[in-house]
Amino acid sequence: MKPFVVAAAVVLLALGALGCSQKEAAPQTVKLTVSDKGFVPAEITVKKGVPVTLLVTREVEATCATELVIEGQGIHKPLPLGQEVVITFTPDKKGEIRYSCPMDMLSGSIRVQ
Ligand SMILES: [Cu+2]
Repeated sequence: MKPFVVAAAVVLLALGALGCSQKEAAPQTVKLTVSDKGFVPAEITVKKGVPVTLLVTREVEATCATELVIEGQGIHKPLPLGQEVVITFTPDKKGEIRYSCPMDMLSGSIRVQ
Protein backbone atom coordinates (compact mmCIF):
# COMPACT_ATOMS: atom_id res chain seq x y z
CA MET A 1 0.00 0.00 0.00
CA LYS A 2 1.19 3.51 -0.75
CA PRO A 3 1.85 5.76 2.24
CA PHE A 4 -0.85 8.19 1.12
CA VAL A 5 -3.47 5.45 1.05
CA VAL A 6 -2.44 4.31 4.53
CA ALA A 7 -2.64 7.87 5.85
CA ALA A 8 -6.08 8.34 4.31
CA ALA A 9 -7.27 5.08 5.88
CA VAL A 10 -5.99 6.18 9.29
CA VAL A 11 -7.80 9.52 8.99
CA LEU A 12 -11.02 7.79 7.99
CA LEU A 13 -10.74 5.37 10.91
CA ALA A 14 -10.14 8.24 13.31
CA LEU A 15 -13.16 10.13 11.96
CA GLY A 16 -15.27 7.01 12.29
CA ALA A 17 -14.26 6.54 15.92
CA LEU A 18 -15.03 10.20 16.68
CA GLY A 19 -18.43 9.94 15.05
CA CYS A 20 -19.30 6.91 17.15
CA SER A 21 -18.34 8.43 20.46
CA GLN A 22 -20.25 11.63 19.72
CA LYS A 23 -23.43 9.81 18.83
CA GLU A 24 -23.23 7.78 22.04
CA ALA A 25 -24.71 4.83 20.19
CA ALA A 26 -24.77 2.51 23.16
CA PRO A 27 -27.46 -0.04 22.35
CA GLN A 28 -30.44 -0.11 24.63
CA THR A 29 -31.31 -3.61 25.66
CA VAL A 30 -34.36 -4.31 27.79
CA LYS A 31 -35.52 -7.66 29.07
CA LEU A 32 -39.27 -8.23 29.17
CA THR A 33 -41.13 -11.23 30.40
CA VAL A 34 -44.70 -12.32 30.01
CA SER A 35 -45.84 -13.53 33.42
CA ASP A 36 -49.26 -14.17 34.88
CA LYS A 37 -49.33 -10.43 35.62
CA GLY A 38 -48.89 -9.57 31.94
CA PHE A 39 -45.84 -7.85 30.52
CA VAL A 40 -43.14 -7.20 33.13
CA PRO A 41 -42.00 -4.47 33.41
CA ALA A 42 -45.09 -2.88 31.91
CA GLU A 43 -43.36 0.44 31.44
CA ILE A 44 -39.88 1.09 30.15
CA THR A 45 -37.98 4.21 29.16
CA VAL A 46 -35.64 4.49 26.19
CA LYS A 47 -33.80 7.20 24.30
CA LYS A 48 -34.95 8.60 20.99
CA GLY A 49 -32.84 7.77 17.95
CA VAL A 50 -30.96 4.91 19.59
CA PRO A 51 -31.70 1.32 18.54
CA VAL A 52 -33.69 -0.62 21.12
CA THR A 53 -33.41 -4.36 21.56
CA LEU A 54 -36.20 -6.04 23.48
CA LEU A 55 -35.49 -9.53 24.76
CA VAL A 56 -38.92 -10.98 25.41
CA THR A 57 -39.56 -14.29 27.12
CA ARG A 58 -43.00 -15.72 27.68
CA GLU A 59 -42.92 -17.62 30.95
CA VAL A 60 -46.52 -18.70 31.26
CA GLU A 61 -48.46 -21.16 29.20
CA ALA A 62 -51.88 -19.71 29.91
CA THR A 63 -51.87 -16.14 28.69
CA CYS A 64 -53.33 -14.31 25.77
CA ALA A 65 -49.97 -12.65 25.16
CA THR A 66 -48.65 -15.27 22.79
CA GLU A 67 -47.68 -12.50 20.40
CA LEU A 68 -46.38 -9.00 20.86
CA VAL A 69 -47.56 -6.07 18.78
CA ILE A 70 -45.88 -2.68 18.81
CA GLU A 71 -48.03 0.13 17.54
CA GLY A 72 -46.60 2.24 14.75
CA GLN A 73 -43.43 0.17 14.42
CA GLY A 74 -44.83 -2.57 12.22
CA ILE A 75 -43.88 -5.20 14.78
CA HIS A 76 -45.98 -8.30 15.34
CA LYS A 77 -43.94 -11.17 16.77
CA PRO A 78 -44.94 -14.59 18.06
CA LEU A 79 -43.75 -15.37 21.58
CA PRO A 80 -43.12 -19.10 21.88
CA LEU A 81 -43.20 -20.36 25.45
CA GLY A 82 -39.84 -20.20 27.20
CA GLN A 83 -37.90 -18.81 24.24
CA GLU A 84 -36.19 -15.47 24.23
CA VAL A 85 -37.44 -13.46 21.25
CA VAL A 86 -35.34 -10.56 20.00
CA ILE A 87 -37.24 -7.49 18.78
CA THR A 88 -35.38 -4.45 17.53
CA PHE A 89 -36.52 -1.03 16.45
CA THR A 90 -35.35 2.57 16.65
CA PRO A 91 -37.77 5.09 18.17
CA ASP A 92 -37.66 8.20 15.99
CA LYS A 93 -39.70 10.57 18.09
CA LYS A 94 -40.30 11.35 21.74
CA GLY A 95 -43.49 10.27 23.39
CA GLU A 96 -45.14 7.01 24.22
CA ILE A 97 -45.20 3.81 22.21
CA ARG A 98 -47.77 1.25 23.29
CA TYR A 99 -47.26 -2.43 22.95
CA SER A 100 -49.75 -5.17 23.60
CA CYS A 101 -50.96 -8.65 22.86
CA PRO A 102 -52.81 -8.94 19.53
CA MET A 103 -56.20 -8.50 21.20
CA ASP A 104 -55.02 -5.53 23.25
CA MET A 105 -55.95 -7.08 26.58
CA LEU A 106 -52.46 -7.00 28.04
CA SER A 107 -50.36 -3.99 27.28
CA GLY A 108 -47.40 -1.90 28.29
CA SER A 109 -45.74 1.29 27.27
CA ILE A 110 -42.36 2.41 26.06
CA ARG A 111 -41.58 5.98 26.99
CA VAL A 112 -39.23 7.60 24.51
CA GLN A 113 -37.18 10.52 25.83
CU1 LIG B 1 -54.78 -10.74 24.50
